[in-house]
Amino acid sequence: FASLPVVINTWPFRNATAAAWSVLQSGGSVLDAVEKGCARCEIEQCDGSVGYGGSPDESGETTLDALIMNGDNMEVGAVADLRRIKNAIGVARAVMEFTDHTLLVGESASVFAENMGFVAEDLTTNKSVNIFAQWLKGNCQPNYRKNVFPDPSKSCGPYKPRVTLEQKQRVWQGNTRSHDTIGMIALDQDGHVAAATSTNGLTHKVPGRVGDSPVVGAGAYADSSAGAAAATGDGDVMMRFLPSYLAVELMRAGADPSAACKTAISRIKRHYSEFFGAIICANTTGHYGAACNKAPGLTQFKYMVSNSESDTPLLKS
Ligand code: SD4
Repeated sequence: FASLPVVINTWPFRNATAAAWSVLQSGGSVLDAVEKGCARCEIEQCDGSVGYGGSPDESGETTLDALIMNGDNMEVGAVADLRRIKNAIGVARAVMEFTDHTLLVGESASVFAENMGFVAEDLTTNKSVNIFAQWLKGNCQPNYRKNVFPDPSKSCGPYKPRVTLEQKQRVWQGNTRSHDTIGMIALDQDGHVAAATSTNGLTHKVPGRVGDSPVVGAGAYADSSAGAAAATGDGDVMMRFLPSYLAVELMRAGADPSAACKTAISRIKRHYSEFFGAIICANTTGHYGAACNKAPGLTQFKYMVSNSESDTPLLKS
């Protein structure tokens, strides 16, 4: 049963859903809803994979990726490899509102954020220091580099790609647990549609690595004439297929949301049968669906829904 407005997000991040829903209930826009919802996860460090203090890269630093999209006018703001600023989704929103650009990256994105008044802080926490220290201690295992480097004592980086395709495929099977980005979509009764993502990416990534989350059509997509979608999972693989864009376009062509999500996942599966990933989507009537690639590390994908039938977020799988 479909109803509007609706807020949907990846993973059981209930407080994020509730935060977004309360924005809509108090008359806020779908853009405000998805921004506040993702920001809630940044504050709560949802699952360690959103916000500061998680997923240290191979130098020990936490960096953030985020995107926000307005499906009414197709405006997008995004940041990638953002350093020192906790509120990545806020910076993404500032890129959208205050510049003509779509995506700012790295140190320059951080300087932009500081100029916009965002507070610069260390994103490191005891937890991320620990994750990093454990990794170094164990010769950086378990980590994909174990498969990349024949000599595990050299497996902490800096990254030197000496890897066969076969080794590369093993990489992702061993690395399925460190992905839990928030991707959120919101649609209201007046036909407004928005989408957003926020993540700290992949643990022990090569510095500079950017995943799918801040890439339009990969991490999320919104078009008020068709619907919205958001993806989560192995961004390095998923971004090659623009699954969020694909799901929205399939809904535009008449596919129901579950089928659209399924097809977006199957498209990736053709090449990466064991990839870790999932997608949520909804069309303009408020019908929604989700799909995941059932593979080792993900047998069931959980996501949250709030709509007028239940204003407490519902856990779906
Ligand atoms: C990434 N897609 O950076 C993100 C991580 C993620 O669920 O989605 N986790 O690859």
